[in-house]
Amino acid sequence: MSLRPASLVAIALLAACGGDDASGAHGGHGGGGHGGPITGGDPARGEEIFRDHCAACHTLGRGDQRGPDLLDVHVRRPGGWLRRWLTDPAETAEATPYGARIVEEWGVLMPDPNLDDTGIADVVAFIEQQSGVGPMAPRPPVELSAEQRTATRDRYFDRCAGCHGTYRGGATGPDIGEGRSVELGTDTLAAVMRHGRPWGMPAFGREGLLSEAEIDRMASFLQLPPPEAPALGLDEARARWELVVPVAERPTSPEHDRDWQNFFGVVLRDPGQVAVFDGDTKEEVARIDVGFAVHILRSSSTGRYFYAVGRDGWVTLIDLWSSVPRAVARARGCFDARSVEASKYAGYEDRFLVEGCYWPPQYVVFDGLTLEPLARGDVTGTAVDTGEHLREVRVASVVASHDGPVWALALKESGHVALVDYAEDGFPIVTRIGAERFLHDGGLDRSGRYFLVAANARDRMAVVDLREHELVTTFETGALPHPGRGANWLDPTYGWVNATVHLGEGMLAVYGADPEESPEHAWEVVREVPLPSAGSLFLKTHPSSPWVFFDMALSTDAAQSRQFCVYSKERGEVDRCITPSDAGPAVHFELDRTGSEVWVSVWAEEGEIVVYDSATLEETARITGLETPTGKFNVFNTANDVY
Ligand code: DHE
Repeated sequence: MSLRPASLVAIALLAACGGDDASGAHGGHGGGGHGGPITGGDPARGEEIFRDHCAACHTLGRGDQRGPDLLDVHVRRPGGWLRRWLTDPAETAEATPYGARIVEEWGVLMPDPNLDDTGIADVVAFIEQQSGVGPMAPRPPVELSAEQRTATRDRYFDRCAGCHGTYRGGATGPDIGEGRSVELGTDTLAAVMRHGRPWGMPAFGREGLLSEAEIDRMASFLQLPPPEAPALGLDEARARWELVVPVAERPTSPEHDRDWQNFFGVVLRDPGQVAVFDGDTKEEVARIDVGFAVHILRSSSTGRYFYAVGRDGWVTLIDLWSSVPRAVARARGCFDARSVEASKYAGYEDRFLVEGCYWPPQYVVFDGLTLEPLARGDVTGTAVDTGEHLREVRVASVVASHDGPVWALALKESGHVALVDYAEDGFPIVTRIGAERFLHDGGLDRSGRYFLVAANARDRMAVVDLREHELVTTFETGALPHPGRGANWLDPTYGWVNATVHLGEGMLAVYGADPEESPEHAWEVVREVPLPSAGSLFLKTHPSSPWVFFDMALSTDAAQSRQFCVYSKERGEVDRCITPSDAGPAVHFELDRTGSEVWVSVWAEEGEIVVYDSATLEETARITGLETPTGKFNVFNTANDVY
């Protein structure tokens, strides 16, 4: 198996339970017929395979987990059937009533464990033997030295906290606090980290991102209470602030003749850089070091500045008027962050910037021109549904209202949208609007009045009215909606619509988004368009393009992850799919200022940006030699929320 970039694996949400590793399985199908009992296996070898591999989803005598408890399974299922199931789960599910029932009951097809006949016989011999002994005891956790504990804490922060939370309470990933982790036990925790799980967990071991020793240490670390995470106060943020070029020393007009409003900032994720391209000529005009695993860019409202945010919470201010675009200030308001947004209301252009933190649970407001930290606000509170007080609340997406001097912060764990008023002293949260729990990504409708944000763990979208400061509604779309900032277009039947793709199913959900002109369709799904695969991350369009572009970057089918497809606005159907390159998944789209071209990233160590005519879909340019390009942000479209 070829290794995928660390960044991709970090959220490869549809990883498999089984795998083709060398540690326990024999690799590949050994052929063999389907009938007859299974005999002659080596139980000791079978135990190794079971603990290494099957324990990710099954126990022996300790209850059902992601899959059924397998103690005595050899008694419940005839040997021939069991061998057939372990040899080819998909075929057996289709061809046998038992198989079909299992899939129905568990809602997921067991991934192929890739065992040959010998491996299958070994596992079954072990299960038979264990039947006489009783439940299989989990391996005890390994002892951690103080040094190992610190190193494992840091690994957890880099690899796991994004989905499971700093205090492990879960959000995108499940609760793995010490109570739950002790229940799961060392074998299960280690097997899940090694091989991943369907619907959620990357195969960190199999992909070479965690060594066996690290997996063992992490399994132990998870069974201990989480260490207190550090705070980052305003004074500390101020102490770290770096003003590289004061405002007075910056140009008062562009020092170059390029159309800077058609610049593209491209995130080079793994090297932690931003490459700035001239959208007209496709020349790279600057490459700037930003932060660890840089995540996104946002534009100041005039578009002159880019703000880049790294997962380490560092924000970099990039001046596009310099003869060569360059970093003019840096600041850090969080230890872990995913989003920033500029002040966009009339009269506040380029004045302020807000950074939403994953950790600590806070937002920090900066001066928009210097990044001087100005204020810090706490976001902890109670969950919208249970009322439980939460010590970990992460700020996910952030949008700037065009209706008032307000930022809307999606609070992931609490399920509120907090409105921060940047016209008031101290930049306070003026209201918390209860929506749905585990809010994630979202954007504005085409009028800019409504914030449409995914509660992806609940399969719903929430609609918040930024003018009236209230929740309009929430509605169901499909499994794990992931809209990015979404896409707005005029549908021939339903008026203005917005849409989302999904991580958990291959479906584009189009919903009415025009409560003034088409109130009968507003905020309900009007089209469910089947897509070739699940695992979609982003969709995008532009008023000038007849197409809506969407990816399937996390599809478990490698060929489909490398494709993107187009949906016809006029015909309401998927028209065709295109593979920009076999080198890596196709991910994320951005159109140029006029909407005549669309840029697509090929997410690979030797990555590329491929540019297409946004009407004819002919390839017009290919920019090669980019390491892990992911998000791309056109200045004009990002400043003006065109998507
Ligand atoms: Fe993102 C947007 C969080 C992984 C690329 N991502 C967002 C937003 C959030 C978020 C909250 C919305 C920001 C906003 O609009 O203010 N992303 C997370 C995670 O928590 C997650 C799942 C796991 C993690 O640990 O980080 C994650 N994201 C990824 C990736 O792996 C991606 C594909 C590449 C990378 O950065 O490693 C990735 N996310 C993006 C991009 C956007 C984004 C390109 C902006 C889309 C846009 O068009 O605005």
